[in-house]
Amino acid sequence: MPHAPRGPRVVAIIGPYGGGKSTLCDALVAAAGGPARRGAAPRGGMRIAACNYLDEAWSLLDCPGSVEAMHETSAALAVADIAVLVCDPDPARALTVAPFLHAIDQAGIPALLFVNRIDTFSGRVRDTMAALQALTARRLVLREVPIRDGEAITGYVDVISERAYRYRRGEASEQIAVPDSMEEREQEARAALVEALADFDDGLLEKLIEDIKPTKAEIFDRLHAEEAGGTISEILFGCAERDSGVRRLWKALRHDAPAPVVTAERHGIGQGGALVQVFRTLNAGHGGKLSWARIWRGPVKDGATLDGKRIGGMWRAGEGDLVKIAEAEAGDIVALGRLDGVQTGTVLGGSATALAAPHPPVFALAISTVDRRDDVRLSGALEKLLEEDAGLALHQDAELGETILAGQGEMHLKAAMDRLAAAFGVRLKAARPRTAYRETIRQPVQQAARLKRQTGGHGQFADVTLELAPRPRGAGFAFVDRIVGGTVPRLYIPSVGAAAEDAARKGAFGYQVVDIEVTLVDGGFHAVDSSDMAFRTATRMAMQEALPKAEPVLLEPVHAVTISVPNIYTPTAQRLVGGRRGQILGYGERPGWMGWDDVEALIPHAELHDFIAELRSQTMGLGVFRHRFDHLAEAPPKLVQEVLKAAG
Ligand SMILES: Nc1nc2c(ncn2[C@@H]2O[C@H](COP(=O)(O)OP(=O)(O)OP(=O)(O)O)[C@@H](O)[C@H]2O)c(=O)[nH]1
Ligand SMILES: [Mg+2]
Repeated sequence: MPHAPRGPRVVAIIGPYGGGKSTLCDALVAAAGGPARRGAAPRGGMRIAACNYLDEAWSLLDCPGSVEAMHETSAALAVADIAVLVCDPDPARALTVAPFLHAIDQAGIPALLFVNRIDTFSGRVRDTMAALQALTARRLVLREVPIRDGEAITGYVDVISERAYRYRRGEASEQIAVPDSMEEREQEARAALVEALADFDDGLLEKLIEDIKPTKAEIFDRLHAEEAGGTISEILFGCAERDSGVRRLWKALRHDAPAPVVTAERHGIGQGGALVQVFRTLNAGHGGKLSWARIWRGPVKDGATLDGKRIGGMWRAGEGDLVKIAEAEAGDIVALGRLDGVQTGTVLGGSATALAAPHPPVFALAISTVDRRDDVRLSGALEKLLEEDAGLALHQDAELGETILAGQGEMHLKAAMDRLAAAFGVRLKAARPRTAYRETIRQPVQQAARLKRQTGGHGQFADVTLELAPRPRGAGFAFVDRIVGGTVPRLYIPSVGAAAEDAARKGAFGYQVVDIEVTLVDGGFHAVDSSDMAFRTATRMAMQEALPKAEPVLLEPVHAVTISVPNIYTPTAQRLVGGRRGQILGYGERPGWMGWDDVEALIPHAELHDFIAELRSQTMGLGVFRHRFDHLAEAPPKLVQEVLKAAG
């Protein structure tokens, strides 16, 4: 079938950690006549490769597979025309694909599933498909059936064209006659494919009922239409390392990847002037910044100004290094220079679908510079780092005086700190963030305090009697004035209230005192020596004496936590909650995720620091959680001991 010129197309290569995405990307580039870069794939961020296959331009976005870098996959899906989801053939590992199936479903992007490592597999591809199907609403269909020689898969029969091929290493597969033994299996797979299509097409369904065999062209067209709409994805298989199935994948991509203008339409982008979307940002240490963008509408020229931002240099991914270009067209993936203040996800020249928000951070560290002299450069360097990596978050904890860097996991933060050192020369040390404990009192007390100072001429005098009483949890601080007969002049009473509240910032354990009522019941004054200052001081004295006598209690913040796991791990998640002084509130289906549960629980903040590591280690790396402050609860005696000991 001849192809009309469609413009440069973009493939997001996504899938779980170590599945062979980079190997497949290299194999695709090599099959297109580019340089073979086997084994040299850098670990970490997204890699952008470009090549021409049969005179058409392609960009390949090779995404990292780590669960801690999921936001990079989302960014790639937001700008790609089609996704290739690289899966492991072992049905027992299908679950690891779940987050990626969810991501393509959310993005509504056409996708092909490439079952890689077929060389290591002796099971049935049908079973792999069934395991994957349980995780997505998208209908999965087998496009090929494997030809086996003993255990090894040596080729395939294409279910639509009904042609058979034998793999040849480093070359296109060779067409062979369909082996007799394969016919029945191939017919079965073809029938299953047609049945799946008939679910979306009444005409096809009628034919099926009347036992009329649809033509190849009909099947092709239906499949193409459903794939373009993201309702059906076909499953191909191969071995990226031995080049098997790679040209077959190219053929499917050529056929199925929509033209950039079609993808732009899917994102609601109509006609108009230049429009680009930044999906990846990289800062070189010496101020050079590259914003990788998809051009939704072109042409775009170097030096042009879009939404007030001037493009200072334009490059395309080349063989090895970047290639400087002066102009790019719609569909291209380019690196744009010097777009100061432009964040990852920014759309210049119009509007487009926003990048999916990353999962809220699940791991945090309190950071500080190793060398205090780096402090001045820290905030600028952090700003650049956050610009590059949407999965990071930064905040200043004024109360505890800590700078908190949060992200998607321990490895993610370690990589971020390494990058800060390597690219910006700022070395950091990190510690576990402190917990913002609070305290309250259990016992009402009455306390009088008198300030009387005679220093030379003008003295100081104030006398107060305060009553401290506990309030219900969450009620906060309250000040009550019960002065009768002017024993404390009106004028000074607000100062007593303010000083009492101020003194409550540091209680018997050294933390802020909450949920108390302070009542001014009595006092005394001196016509000359009393002052605002004097009443403040007397109030502070009374508070400091009263608080330790009022049976102080340490309160710890408890967070409402939603833990999301594949439902076979729901009991595991519940057990982990129990192990962290938590309380299960309930569980139910995770909205929008087939086969996943949300477990709702209350867990003390102090127990959440390394929770993600344990959760992942027990759930094939898949479990995640989100949390927010819920309430304060009395800390158990053992924790009180620890906190007091740590405070010295
Ligand atoms: N047996 C076999 N090994 C493969 C195949 N494809 C890739 N590998 C190997 O699997 C390992 C991981 O491959 P990568 O291509 O780096 O995997 P990846 O998906 O890019 O990994 P991340 O980017 O870290 O998520 C490498 O040692 C590859 O050589 C395959 O088809 N069969
Ligand atoms: Mg890789």
